[in-house]
Amino acid sequence: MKYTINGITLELIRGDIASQQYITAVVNAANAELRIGGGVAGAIHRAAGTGLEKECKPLAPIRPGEAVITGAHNLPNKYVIHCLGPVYGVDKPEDELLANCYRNALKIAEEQGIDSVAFPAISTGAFGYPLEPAAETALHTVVAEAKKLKSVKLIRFVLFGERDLEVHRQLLDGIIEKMS
Ligand code: AR6
Repeated sequence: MKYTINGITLELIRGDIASQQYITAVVNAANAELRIGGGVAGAIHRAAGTGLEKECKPLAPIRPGEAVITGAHNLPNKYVIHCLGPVYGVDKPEDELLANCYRNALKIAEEQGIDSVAFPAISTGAFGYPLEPAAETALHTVVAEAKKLKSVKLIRFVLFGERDLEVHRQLLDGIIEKMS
């Protein structure tokens, strides 16, 4: 599914964040230590190889809402932007911290002159953020930021399951309808 907002293409697809061809930067749903973990972090680190963890080490720890950038090593991308999402019910206010992840990732992408960024649904796995409110925060934040972007021209959400994709699609349809 493709949408255009102020000249920025917003895509929703179902897939694996660790196999996104022709995307300059992929976002990692990281842990504070920027180490290999489960879910997205596991997939990204396994595909990138051990060089990624080595590059990450001096950048850790990061706090909820923060983002840092590294090379992508053996991934088919140029960069990985590592975001630490909030643990639902623990890191508060969780919606603000989650929005900061998306804002800070896009800020770094702009600073680096990156043209395309792929996001997973940060915090909605091991960190327990319910899918709908997380998707609402993620999509509202990205749509608001899209108005300010100069370098980033493509933002892709890579959703793991069919339901994740469907929830994002319905919410984004609603947001776009309200804008027009
Ligand atoms: N590609 C795209 N999405 C994925 C993939 C993948 N390969 N694998 C899982 N998802 P999570 P979090 C979905 O747990 O909640 C790690 O262990 C998944 O279904 O990766 O931010 C880290 O080390 C879910 O919807 O990230 C941290 O400790 C979403 O991606 C912690 O988990 C995020 O799930 C971070 O937890």
